[in-house]
Amino acid sequence: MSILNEISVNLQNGKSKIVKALVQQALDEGVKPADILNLGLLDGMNVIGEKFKQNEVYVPEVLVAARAMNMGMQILKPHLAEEGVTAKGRVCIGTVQGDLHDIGKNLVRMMMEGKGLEVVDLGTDVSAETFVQTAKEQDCRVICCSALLTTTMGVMEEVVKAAEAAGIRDRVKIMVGGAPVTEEFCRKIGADGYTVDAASAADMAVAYCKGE
Ligand code: B1M
Repeated sequence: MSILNEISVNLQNGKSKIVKALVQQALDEGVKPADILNLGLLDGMNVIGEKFKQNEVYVPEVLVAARAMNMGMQILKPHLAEEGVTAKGRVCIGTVQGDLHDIGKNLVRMMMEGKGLEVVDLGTDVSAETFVQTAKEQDCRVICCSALLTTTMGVMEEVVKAAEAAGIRDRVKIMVGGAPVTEEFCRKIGADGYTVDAASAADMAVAYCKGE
C-alpha cells in the first residue's frame, strides 16, 4: 500500500496519531504537500462522506475521521503555506449560523494564509451580524462564508443584506462556498464570488484584496 493510501485508510478508521505520523513520514520522504492533502487526507474524507451518505457509517465515525483529518492538517499546514509572504490584506471567514461543519472552512483559511492574507477566523455557527460587525471593526476587504447544509445556505443572503444595511457593501466583497453552494446561488443572493475549492477561493480573495 502506498503511503498516501495508508493515510487515507487510517483517516477513514479515525486513527489520528497514525495519520499524524504518516503525514510527517510522507513529508520526510519528499511527497508533495498538495498530494498528501488531495490523494491522502481528502481522499479519506471523501470515502467517509460517501459511506455517511449511504448510511454505512454514522456521526461518531465521521467525527473521529474529521479529528484525524485535523491532526494531519496540523502537520501539513506550514508546508502548504508559502514562507515569507507578507500579508496582502485582511479577510474574515466563518461557517454560517446553524452550521458546525468546519473542515472545508479551515482548508480555505489555510490556503488564504498560505497566500499571505491575514485571516480572522470566526469559527462555526456565525451570524450575519457577526460577519458584518467584524468586517466593519477590523477593516476586512472580504467576508468569506462557508456552508455545508442546504438548510443554512440562506444565511449567506442575510450576510449580503446585513452588509448593505450597515453601509459597507461598496467596500467589502462577499465570497461564498461549500458543497451545496453554486455559482447560480451566489449570483441569486447578490454575493460577489463563488469558487468550488479552497485553492481557487484563496486566489479570488487575493485578487479582491488587490482591488481586481
Ligand atoms: Co455532516 N452533513 N451533518 N457532519 N457531513 C454533510 C454535509 C452531508 C452532505 C452528509 C450527507 O447526508 N450526505 C449532509 C448535508 C445534507 C444537506 O444539507 N443537503 C450532512 C448532515 C445532514 C449533517 C447533520 C444534520 C447530521 C445529523 O446530525 N443528522 C449534522 C449537522 C450539524 C450542524 O452543522 N448543525 C452533521 C454533522 C456532521 C459532523 C459533526 C459529524 C461532521 C462535521 C465535522 C467538522 O466539520 N468538524 C460532518 C461531516 C464531516 C460531513 C461530511 C461527511 C464531510 C464534510 C467535509 O468536511 N467535507 C459531509 C458529506 C460529504 O460532504 N460528502 C456531511 C470535506 C471538506 C474539505 O469539503 O467542506 O465541501 P467542503 O469544502 C470544500 C469546498 O466545498 C470548498 O473548499 C473545500 C475543498 O477545497 N469550500 C469553499 C468550502 N467552504 C468554502 C468557502 C469558499 C470557497 C470554497 O469561499 C468563502
